[in-house]
Amino acid sequence: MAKEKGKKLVDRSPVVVILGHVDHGKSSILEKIKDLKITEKESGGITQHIGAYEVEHQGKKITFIDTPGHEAFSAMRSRGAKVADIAVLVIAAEEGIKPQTKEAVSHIKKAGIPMIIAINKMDKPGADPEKVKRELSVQDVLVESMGGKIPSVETSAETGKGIDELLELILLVAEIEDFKADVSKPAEGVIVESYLDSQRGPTTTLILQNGTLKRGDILGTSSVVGKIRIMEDFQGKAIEKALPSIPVVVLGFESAPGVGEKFKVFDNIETAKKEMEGFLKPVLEPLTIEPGQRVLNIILKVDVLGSVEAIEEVLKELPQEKVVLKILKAEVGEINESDVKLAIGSKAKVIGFRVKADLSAQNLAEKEKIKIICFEVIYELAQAVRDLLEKRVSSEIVRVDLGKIKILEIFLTEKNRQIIGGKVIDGEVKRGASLEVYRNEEKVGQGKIAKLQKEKKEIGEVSKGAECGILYQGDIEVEEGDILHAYIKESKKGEL
Ligand SMILES: Nc1nc2c(ncn2[C@@H]2O[C@H](COP(=O)(O)OP(=O)(O)OP(=O)(O)O)[C@@H](O)[C@H]2O)c(=O)[nH]1
Ligand SMILES: [Mg+2]
Repeated sequence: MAKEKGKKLVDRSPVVVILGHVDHGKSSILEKIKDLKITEKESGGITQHIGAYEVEHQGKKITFIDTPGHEAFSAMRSRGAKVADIAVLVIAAEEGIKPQTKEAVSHIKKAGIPMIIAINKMDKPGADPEKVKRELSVQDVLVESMGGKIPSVETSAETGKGIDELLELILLVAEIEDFKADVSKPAEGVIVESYLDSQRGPTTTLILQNGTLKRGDILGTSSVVGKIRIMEDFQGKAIEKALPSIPVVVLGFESAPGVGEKFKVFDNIETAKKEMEGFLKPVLEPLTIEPGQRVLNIILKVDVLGSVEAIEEVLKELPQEKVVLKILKAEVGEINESDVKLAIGSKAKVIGFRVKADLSAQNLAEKEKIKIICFEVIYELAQAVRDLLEKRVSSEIVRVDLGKIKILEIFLTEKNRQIIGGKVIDGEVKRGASLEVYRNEEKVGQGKIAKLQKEKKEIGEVSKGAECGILYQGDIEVEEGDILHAYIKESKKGEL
């Protein structure tokens, strides 16, 4: 949020984004701060959404935005940094700088907001805050004790060490920056979370940047409009009015807007629609598929829109030279009958992320043998899709050339079968192998090795240089001098 220089400026509380590598303790610090038990509600303690919370310290409010640390959620981290006034970069003291720590630093620098370093997990053996600071300096992040300007604090979400100090640092930075909002401006801000609630409909968390938001206001984003039917604070308490910096939950959008979209207030729905027209963009980019290329169709249903983007990002990493992954539809909501119908028509798999299939969808899927798989954790979803892609490849039947035989003698010729003597001139040949018959370097027919003999004994295979007897069956009579190319067909274990 930029500082405003208008007329009706009022103080507003800081919006603080928590960034850092996966598992370094972002959610735990927030939990400790507000005792929100955020971690408990998450699958496996992994944050997969942005969460927004408001806390009060020494009579002053702070809005926190939690972000996920897993590499797939880069877009969410970048957005978090853009919406926020201050970033807290959490680094586990025993692990130090990791890839997403570096990535977070670059988001923070791009957003141009002040940062505070929280060196967390100080209670753990092996905690080495000095090493963390040295590693930071390599990234051009100089903390105060290293002669720089960036404040840092040693914390433990386990014992509570440094948590108060962290809050004080945040308030101190906020005081220096002196964040203001212009409440005379029409209300505007950013969507930080958005999903389709099965009971309440499109449910959106937003943070107001300027103006005042009231129940009944008309809102428009680049993808959707709506009228605020219900407005709640982040704990679900109904409110009539919201001021800047405060996270609020809004019900009333016609469908769930995209996370990160900006919103504005309009006089009426028509103006909102008109002004926002043309901003509509499809969620998925159309894929060009080469003729003959294999395709895995999937239909994706997710809990919140932010998940679609994160899933697309992990799926993009899967190798797709051999099988192209095509997301036919990616939507927020439960898996329903129409998803299964689409799957039947397009031979697609239906994948749910933190949603379930409703009963009629389950019944239809069972009847039509459509696969529905649901996940709570994004990497498990990605692994399952990889397995599905691999299965597509492994069902591929490939021809394996074995060797060549030159026919030296015909011992017996009957209808459709001959007993011949030959010499393996290349590779090796096997009983049961298919044959192509070549005469004067031209393919003239095909058959197979029904039986194979070497020195008058039945044998499974014969190698180059050896002579053998063959019971040949085929669509053409072979002659002395013909070359038989032996091959087998096998289903190849796929590699993506
Ligand atoms: N000992 C110790 N463990 C901690 C501390 N902070 C977090 N943990 C543990 O570290 C693990 C990860 O913590 P989270 O708070 O979920 O980490 P996160 O950074 O939010 O992770 P993502 O949201 O997945 O990026 C959990 O098992 C926590 O209990 C700490 O200060 N000390
Ligand atoms: Mg977390």
